[in-house]
Amino acid sequence: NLSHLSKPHAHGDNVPYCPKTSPLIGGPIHVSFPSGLTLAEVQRKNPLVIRGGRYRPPDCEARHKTAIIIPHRNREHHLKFLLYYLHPFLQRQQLSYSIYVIHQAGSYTFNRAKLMNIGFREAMREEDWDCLFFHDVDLIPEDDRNLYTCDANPKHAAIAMDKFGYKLPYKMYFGGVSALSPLHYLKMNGFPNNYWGWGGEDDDIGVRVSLAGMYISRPSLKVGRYKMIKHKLDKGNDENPKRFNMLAKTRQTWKTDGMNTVEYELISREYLPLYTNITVNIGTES
Ligand code: UDH
Ligand code: NGS
Repeated sequence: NLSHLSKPHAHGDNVPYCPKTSPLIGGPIHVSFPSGLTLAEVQRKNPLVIRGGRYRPPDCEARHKTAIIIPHRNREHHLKFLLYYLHPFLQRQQLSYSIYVIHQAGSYTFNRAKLMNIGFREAMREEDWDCLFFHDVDLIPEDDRNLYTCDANPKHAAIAMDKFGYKLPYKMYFGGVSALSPLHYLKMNGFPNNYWGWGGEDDDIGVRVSLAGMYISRPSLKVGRYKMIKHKLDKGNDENPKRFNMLAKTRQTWKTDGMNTVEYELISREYLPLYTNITVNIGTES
């Protein structure tokens, strides 16, 4: 029986559960962007992270298993800073976790929401995660009490971003960082696959939450704080001119476009020291 091999450094039977509140959690985090930082340095600072960017607390059995899903292309510089902050942050929360980077191959228009659907499928294939965090690469959490666990309803975590003056930009905003359980995700048929380019897909996801009969849960403004790494609109991610028309039809489309229709070609799955890199060909707009 080789089943034990699929569980990285599994605990023995007698390990107690971690405390309900981690004693390692602090408060606000001071976020800066050190200029000479390298991935080797991030690796050195996180000796307990194993291949694929996985971790489990060494002395207790985690109460929560969270997968982090990061849609990505051409933002290696941001990814380095995110990993630098996220690994220690998740470890202080005593989570069992893994970080997945879903990399869109080629130079065709970017599709953030479709990459999230792919991340969901590829992460759940590996492990029975009880929570998935859908995480932009350029947002750094600024408070330890922002727990990377799921609530009874889909959670919008990035409610206080520096670029919006640490407030919600509008009531229905669901962008940046959100957290859903597999049940939440499947209940709303995941995310839309047809938003190519910038804008609107996060609003569509927010609408799906309520169409599926759920509510948006949020942390307090004091803890849901994020610093955004400044950047310009990327090449290959121009504003999507169709987004307003598409958003007007979410009620008609959510059941037939989503997790049940996502199609892609897996190009590679690499278990790198700090994350699992999943490269995919997601096709083009039809
Ligand atoms: N992303 C990439 N590569 C890209 C585009 C997007 O990795 O080329 C990912 C990345 O995780 C990013 C997320 O998709 O954090 C969201 O994309 P974004 O950062 O471009 O979106 P945001 O709204 O910033 O945060 C947009 C910059 C200004 C847009 C102004 C339009 N009016
Ligand atoms: C809304 C967009 C969202 C976007 C949000 C914040 O207008 O996708 O602005 O944008 N919705 C539509 O375009 C329909 S930001 O200030 O981060 O550039 O997330």
